[in-house]
Amino acid sequence: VAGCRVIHIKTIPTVNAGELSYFEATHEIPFDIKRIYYISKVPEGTRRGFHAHKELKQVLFCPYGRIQLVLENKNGREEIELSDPSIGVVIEECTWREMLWLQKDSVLCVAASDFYKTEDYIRDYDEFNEIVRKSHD
Ligand code: T46
Repeated sequence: VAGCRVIHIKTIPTVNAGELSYFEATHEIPFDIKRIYYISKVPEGTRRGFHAHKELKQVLFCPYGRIQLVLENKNGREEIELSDPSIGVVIEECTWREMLWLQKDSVLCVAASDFYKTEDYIRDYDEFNEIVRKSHD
C-alpha cells in the first residue's frame, strides 16, 4: 500500500559462507532509529499484531524464515511475504498490521522510530477505521 514500501537491504555474499546484510541511516529509512526489537520462538500458524500506531514508523525484516504481513492504511490493503533476509518493509504511521508465521521459528526484526509507548497503539479496528476516515475528510 502507498506509504509503506519494500526496501532492499544491502547484502554481501561470501562464497560458501552465507551472506551479511546491513542497513545504515540513509534516505532509505525515513526516520532515526530509537529502538530495535525482535520476535522469536513463534509456532507456525501464529498470528500477531492486529493494531496500528498513531505516530510510530518502523522497518520490518525477517532474517530467518517466512512471515506474511497484511498491511492496511488509507490507500488500501496489501499482503507482503517476508522470506528473504535482504528485504525490509517500511511501515508508516496509521497502518494496520497483522503478521502470520508461515514457518516455525521465523524471526521478525523491527527497527522503530521511537521508544515503546502504549499510548501510541490503536488496538481497536473500528477506532483505526474512524481515524483513517477522518484523515480522508
Ligand atoms: C508492531 C509489531 C510488528 C514491550 O514491552 N516493549 C516493546 O518494545 C514492544 C514492541 C513490546 N513490548 C511488550 C508489549 C506486550 O506486553 O511486549 C508484549 C508483546 O507486544 P505485542 O503484543 O504488541 O506484540 P505484537 O507482535 O503484536 O506487535 C509488535 C509491536 O508491539 C508492534 O509495535 O508493530 O510487533
